[in-house]
Amino acid sequence: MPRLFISAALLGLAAACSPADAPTPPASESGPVLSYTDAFVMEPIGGRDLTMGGVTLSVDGGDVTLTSASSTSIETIELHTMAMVDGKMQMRQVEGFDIGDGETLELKRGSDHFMMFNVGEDVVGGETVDITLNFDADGEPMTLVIEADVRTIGE
Ligand SMILES: [Cu+2]
Repeated sequence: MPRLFISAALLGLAAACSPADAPTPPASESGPVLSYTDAFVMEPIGGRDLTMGGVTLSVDGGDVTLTSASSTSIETIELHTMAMVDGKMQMRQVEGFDIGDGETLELKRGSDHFMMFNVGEDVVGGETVDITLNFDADGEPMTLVIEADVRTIGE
């Protein structure tokens, strides 16, 4: 089930839709609403301190660009794409991922993903890690904190 994160401004908007005589917020306070499912981080293999992770992100009410990610448990998180180059899968760091209004972005193994370096020792299977995602929504910054399950190989 998708978990919804709604800004205070949008909570005000939701209240305006109820029958109660709540004040109507200015239209400028409405904006994209982000939701996510399937947030995960792979437990690093063999004592290494790098790994990858993913999440499925959806946006409703406007276009956004995922610009960066961070976590207190992981020193560096990069946004990576994966593509076949001369018959070999190659990863490449990108500046951001665009998500159009009503669209879904899937970050997962073998595809677009989070690349994680200097992963903390608390990133072990069965635990969860909070990751802060930063977005640009038509010039306005937006933040979404996701709770990622740490998976072990085979899961
Ligand atoms: Cu990568």
